[in-house]
Amino acid sequence: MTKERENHRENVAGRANVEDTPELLAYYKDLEKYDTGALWTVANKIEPWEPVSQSVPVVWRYDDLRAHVLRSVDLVTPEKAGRRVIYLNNPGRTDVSAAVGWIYAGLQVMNPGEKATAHRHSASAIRFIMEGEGAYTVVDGHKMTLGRNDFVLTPNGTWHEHAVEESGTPCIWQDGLDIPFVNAMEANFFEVHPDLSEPVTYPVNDMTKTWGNAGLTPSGGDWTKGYSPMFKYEWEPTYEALTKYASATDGSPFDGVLMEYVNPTTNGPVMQTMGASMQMLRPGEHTKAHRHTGSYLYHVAKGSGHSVINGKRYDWSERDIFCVPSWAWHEHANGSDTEDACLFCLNDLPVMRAMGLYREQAFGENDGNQPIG
Ligand code: GTQ
Repeated sequence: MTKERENHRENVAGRANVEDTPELLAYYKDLEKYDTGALWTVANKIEPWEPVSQSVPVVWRYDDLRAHVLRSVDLVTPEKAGRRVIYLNNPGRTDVSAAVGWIYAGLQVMNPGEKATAHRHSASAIRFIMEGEGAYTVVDGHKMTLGRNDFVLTPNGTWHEHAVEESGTPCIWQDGLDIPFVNAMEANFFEVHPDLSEPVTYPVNDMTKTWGNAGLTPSGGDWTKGYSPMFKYEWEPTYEALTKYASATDGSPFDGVLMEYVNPTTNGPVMQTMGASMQMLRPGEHTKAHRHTGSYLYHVAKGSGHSVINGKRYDWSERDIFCVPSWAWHEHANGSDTEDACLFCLNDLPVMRAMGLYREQAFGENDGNQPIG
């Protein structure tokens, strides 16, 4: 929007447009004494015309980060660190540790035989495996073994313990949590397990075996919690589903072939505060631009390409992580004409939708693609 039009909008009756006078400045000082303020001094800031994200687009490149993540193994133990994690810090955010919006993310590394102390908290988490063999998470007594591009849920209030089998290899995974959101709501509790470790009380992978069968639900299966009973979502069936769906659809002009991970008992999001999806960009595919409310953290599960976010090009390749802040224009392009590319996305859409805050807009100019500035 031009400056002129913006000024005009600010001058429309109903938007604050009061000039400071000595009397007003004195008045504001008096109000401060009583822990109050005049709304018209802040109204245009606290009520923007449209969402203004503090987060900026960032690509965290695995090639740059991997060696630094591994360095932490020699520097701290998981017991001392609690969790040995290098977190992703959006440079636009100075108030909280967030990767984008109200989503926290980090890269956690663990050697064979290591364990992180079992704990639980009000924040919900997902753990997306990037490399290594033998990683597992115990969620409320359910042990879930984890391979590359699998992810596990540790929902709000569940005990969880992360570890790598003695027989495994060093593992690195991406943690994604709603910590900034839960803290903003001032509702976060944290507890260490009384035994520091958590017993496995069910058959290994039972929750995925029970609840993760497409089109089939367990007889007498009874689940009323607010999160998915399918604690682990595996890469192979996900990729197979995308491949099948790709053969039966034109896909979305904005997202290519996108499938959302769901809670099989509701068809809703996997957890109440965070959702996840996997999208396939077919060979040569370049989507149209759109924007929507919500914060999006992408993880390149397969392939390479680039995204244009608010008019700037960001290249990515396998295992890179990048973010699209709320209301930012974005489009994605697969860099290969022969291979598909797959993007995992962690987002706060369940919150946006539940609160009635979700909004979406297509880029209306230039045939639907952003000019690159
Ligand atoms: O494993 O629950 O990266 O509580 C940050 C905070 C992971 C976890 C993180 C956490 C966890």
